[in-house]
Amino acid sequence: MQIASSTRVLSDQDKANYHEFGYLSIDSFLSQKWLSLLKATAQEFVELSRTVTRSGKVFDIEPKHTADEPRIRRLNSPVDNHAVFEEFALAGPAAQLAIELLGSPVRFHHSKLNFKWADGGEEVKWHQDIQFWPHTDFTPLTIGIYLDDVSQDMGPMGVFPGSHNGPLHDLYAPDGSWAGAVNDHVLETLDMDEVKWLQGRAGSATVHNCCLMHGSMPNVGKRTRPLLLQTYSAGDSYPISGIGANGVTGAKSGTIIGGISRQRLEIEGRSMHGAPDWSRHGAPTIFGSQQKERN
Ligand SMILES: O=C(O)CCC(=O)C(=O)O
Repeated sequence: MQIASSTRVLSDQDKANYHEFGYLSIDSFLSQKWLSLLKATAQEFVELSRTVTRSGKVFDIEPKHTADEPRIRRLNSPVDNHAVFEEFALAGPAAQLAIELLGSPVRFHHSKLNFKWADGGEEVKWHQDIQFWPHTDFTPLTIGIYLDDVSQDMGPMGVFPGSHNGPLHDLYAPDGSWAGAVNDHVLETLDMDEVKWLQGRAGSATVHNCCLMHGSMPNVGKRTRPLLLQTYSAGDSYPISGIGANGVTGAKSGTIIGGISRQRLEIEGRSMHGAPDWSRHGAPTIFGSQQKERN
């Protein structure tokens, strides 16, 4: 898929900061046009959610959600649910930003819209992302877009600068079940004064590396905090199957943006030219390939 334009939004210093600290906070990232379009599209889903009584493929809703007073936790996979979100993530400003940071092409992984509703929208406990969807390298990053102004009481993204270069923590609970968050004994070692809270105006962007420790507090404010998130890796980085959410991240997962896949990868310092991607249409047998029936 081609990207829409190539307007530069990051300076070399921004890129250096991303690599050093593992995150960025970019004020006024979106044009008014994109912001209005994304807000209106998100609002369409708020209206649609009034017909929903339980969490499912499209919505994750709070137990208190009703038709009269919607309380959505998350719109799952926006790119699979609306053409505006698809264009934004696969060809628009988010794709462009990913390419600026990762080089072309990039590989799209997944998207989500975390609403964090007013008056108590839930916290996201401290975690790193890569354990949820391991890849063949640590290039994956997530771009977040605030669709409304976000102040400290609304539960902005919080990050530990530089933690992407630290340990990859165990996100299982002591009883062996998946917790999706670090344990208390890790929390006790963290200095909360180091956290940078990424408040921002509507249309500002956050970027965080897949190994960065991050989380957010409950929204105790009076306005909902919609954060549209989309994840990409470098084109030569591949999600590892058989672990975590890889394989269930949506129909557009794996889309290559800004070029074509080279099918090159490096594992344990050894590089190779891998076979074509047969995951969507089925693999030929070695006989068929060697007899040049198809590839
Ligand atoms: O919505 C947030 O505040 C954080 C989102 C996040 O960390 C995640 O979905 O992995």
